[in-house]
Amino acid sequence: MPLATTAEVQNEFALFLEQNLNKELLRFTTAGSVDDGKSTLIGRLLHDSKTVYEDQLASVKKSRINRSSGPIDFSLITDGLRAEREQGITIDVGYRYFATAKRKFIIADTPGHEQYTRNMATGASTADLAVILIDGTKGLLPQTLRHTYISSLLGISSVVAAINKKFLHLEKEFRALAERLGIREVQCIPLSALAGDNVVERSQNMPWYGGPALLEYVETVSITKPESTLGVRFPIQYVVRPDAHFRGFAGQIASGVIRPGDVVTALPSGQQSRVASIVTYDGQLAEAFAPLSVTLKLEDEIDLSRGDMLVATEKPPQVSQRFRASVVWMHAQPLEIGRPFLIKHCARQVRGKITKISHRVNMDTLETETAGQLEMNDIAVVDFETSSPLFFDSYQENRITGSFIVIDPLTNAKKISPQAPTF
Ligand SMILES: Nc1nc2c(ncn2[C@@H]2O[C@H](COP(=O)(O)OP(=O)(O)OP(=O)(O)O)[C@@H](O)[C@H]2O)c(=O)[nH]1
Ligand SMILES: [Mg+2]
Repeated sequence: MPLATTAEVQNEFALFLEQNLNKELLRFTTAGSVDDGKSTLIGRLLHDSKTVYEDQLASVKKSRINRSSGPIDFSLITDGLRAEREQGITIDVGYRYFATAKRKFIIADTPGHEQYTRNMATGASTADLAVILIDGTKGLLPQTLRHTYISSLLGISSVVAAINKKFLHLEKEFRALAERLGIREVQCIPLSALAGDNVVERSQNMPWYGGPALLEYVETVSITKPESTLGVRFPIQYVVRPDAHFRGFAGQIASGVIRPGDVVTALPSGQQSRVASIVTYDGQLAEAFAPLSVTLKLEDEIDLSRGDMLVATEKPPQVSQRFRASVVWMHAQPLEIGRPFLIKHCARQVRGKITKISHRVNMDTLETETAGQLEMNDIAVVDFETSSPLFFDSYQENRITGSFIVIDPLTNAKKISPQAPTF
């Protein structure tokens, strides 16, 4: 066979890149209790779909650590840190990218250990779907409830309950939980992460299960989100001023469509202007929409700097110094009412404090209860007051403008706080 010319190779490569760029992206996270097989499942998924690099696989095969009963400990494919391998647990979120003919994926493999709940919440905060592992020999554990709750709190509307090791009849129980939390799409898949049953291929060992294997499901599940009705939200990250002739505002569009000529309002000043042009590295655009990063030039010289926001004049966000939000408390030091914090919302950072704990959610029962303070990993609804206003939407409407981080100014410890409706 004649060798391909350089031009042919380049063409083929360009075609390959183009096909990959146009493939739909699904971001999913693992969740569940410690040791129920999350990392093993992701390792198995990558291995059986032939998306692990050979050198990576060779290093896993060579590892003197192997807690599985087979020749390869698949959990080592995602558990890369020395402390993770030594202890046989996941600590940090491990991100893996892979693609099949149908879709491309970013997987966040998160820890099940309660101590690292914040890392699970980080992985879930950008995911479209959660694969919640359930150890069939143990059933639904408090951590299964906690992670399913956090997944729903962080706006994940689609979950797979992957029932591992031994299939108990847990489907009914899990569906009842998901329904209670308002999770729309639920698929229960009995599988074996260790042996690979129902991971990439449907297994002959479970003939009573007629549904899809995990890969088949994540390749085909619908991820179209309901059309957002929010107007433009453009948090200013940076003012670009290379010389006296150009003043542009750089940032990532959080929602809406921007076109030259559109009327926009700057917050907090309230001044109005029109978009003169949308500038990118590749030239000017006739329109731009979320999640593009662009630089906007305005028709007027108005007061606008980092942390401010350009918004649709017709459909502005809520503007307030007082709001109520759900909080995942992630610090060992309990939450104290009235202590000063920094609050980072989009590109804006303000001083703030908690004025009241409205209620805490009991993770065993999912009932609400009163609380005087919050301990690490508590999830609660809390009232905030800030030194200057924030411009926000509810988390259900927009994950970016509806979430913020609470930072301890002394230790720099951070907590995530999704959902910010006013009261
Ligand atoms: N029998 C059996 N054991 C399994 C299966 N899947 C995983 N295991 C074992 O369960 C143990 C824990 O697996 P991991 O994949 O590290 O569990 P994990 O959920 O990632 O744990 P954390 O990330 O620490 O929460 C390992 O010893 C695995 O070999 C399975 O399908 N069957
Ligand atoms: Mg793990």
